[in-house]
Amino acid sequence: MQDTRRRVLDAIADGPVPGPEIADRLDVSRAAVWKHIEALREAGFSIEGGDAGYELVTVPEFGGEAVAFGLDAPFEVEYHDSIPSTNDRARELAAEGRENVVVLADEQTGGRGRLDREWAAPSGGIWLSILLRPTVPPADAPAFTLAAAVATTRAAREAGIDATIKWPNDVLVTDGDGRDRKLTGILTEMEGEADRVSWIVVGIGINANVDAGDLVEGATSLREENGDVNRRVFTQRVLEEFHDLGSDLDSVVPAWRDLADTLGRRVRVDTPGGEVVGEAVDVEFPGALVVETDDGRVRVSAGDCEHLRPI
Ligand code: BT5
Repeated sequence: MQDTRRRVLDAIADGPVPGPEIADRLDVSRAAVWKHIEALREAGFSIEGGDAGYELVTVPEFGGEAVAFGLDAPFEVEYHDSIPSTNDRARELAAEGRENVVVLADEQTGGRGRLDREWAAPSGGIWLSILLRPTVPPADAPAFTLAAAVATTRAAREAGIDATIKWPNDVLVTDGDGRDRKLTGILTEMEGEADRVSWIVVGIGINANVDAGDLVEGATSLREENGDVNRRVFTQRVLEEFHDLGSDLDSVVPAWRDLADTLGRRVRVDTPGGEVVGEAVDVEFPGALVVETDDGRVRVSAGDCEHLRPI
């Protein structure tokens, strides 16, 4: 959000303040204050304008200005009602040299999963991509994927949902029949040189206020599990947790272990180098899964993981 607009909102958050006083405080013209108030109303903020001045009454449930308002993380938010893919848009912004921007959408018409799989992203979800330029080597990038999974799982648990993580990037809820249902998927893309990441885009797709029937077989949503959430608050929690974890990468793996469902399970991992089957015993920084197989321990850094029934 534009800085002045954010300051206008802050000014009117705790009670009515006369327009001229806001103008004085922010060192802008009265006309500018009025313009920002009108723009905020258009973005869905309800602002009363009585004799005592302007007063913020309600904040919209979703949108760029809504998520940026009160967000305790240093991200700008670019919002779209509908867009092909927030990851594609974040990559465009990366090419323009931007950083610390979140692209957020209500609906995606060309959402992507890993390996160019399709990602269903109807209206009502939380589809977002975070563009960062961290000073880390490319090899550390997987830690940001784990951080996104931890951040989303924590937010889901705060919303009363018993979510867990399946290595590396799925947030799941186990249904009454013991079947894993996917609540969130994460797609991390990056560009870098040998020793330094140039940019990294972490795409997080959260099935929020959508019907499972509008997704794909095997998917679930926040609505399905525990009713609709306030998407503004949920998005803020994810971004704040993600920012905290991303600022202290050493904290990511321990946090991930606490929330993961994969450790201690028998797994089959489809990797670019073939299939690995065994017991998942640990995750090591920046995100490799350690599998105890009949032929000894194997470290897997990428692949599709399936939880198997115990033998
Ligand atoms: C993922 O891929 O799980 C990564 C998904 C990332 C989506 C976000 S949304 C914001 C940002 N912008 C984008 O364009 N993408 C990112 P993968 O592990 O490959 O899983 C893909 C598979 O999940 C598909 O093949 C389907 O089987 C299944 N799937 C598709 N849509 C789903 C949904 N909404 N919920 C649960 N599962 C889904």
